[in-house]
Amino acid sequence: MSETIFTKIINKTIPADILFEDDQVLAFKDISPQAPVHFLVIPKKPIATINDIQSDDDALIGYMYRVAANICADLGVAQQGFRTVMNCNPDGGQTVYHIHLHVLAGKPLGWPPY
Ligand code: IU
Repeated sequence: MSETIFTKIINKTIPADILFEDDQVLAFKDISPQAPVHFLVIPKKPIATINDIQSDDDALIGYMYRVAANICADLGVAQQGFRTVMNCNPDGGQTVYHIHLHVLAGKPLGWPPY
């Protein structure tokens, strides 16, 4: 898989507003927020799309959601609520081909999202 801008963020060759990091994941504020709270949780392992997730990634994907919830709790938005979105390929609105969980919160979010 070719390197994306998220690899550069992981490697700290370009800056990001980091909320959480460990050996498996990185969470940072979205550069173009679509809600008062909008951050991304990405695996450090480069996986291009949801279609590329393998069975040995299952725990990692679950962990991304737990990190998202923990950050929402830290930010004080977990109880009021939040939305997670992972876009896939062009019709799904994916623009960066390194999977990322969008986490949006801080206002009532509309549904459906189109
Ligand atoms: P998408 O689901 O692939 O469309 O989401 C990509 C997101 O990555 C989008 O919300 C961008 O604003 C965000 N982003 C970023 O936070 N920092 C960057 O340097 C770049 C994109 I490029």
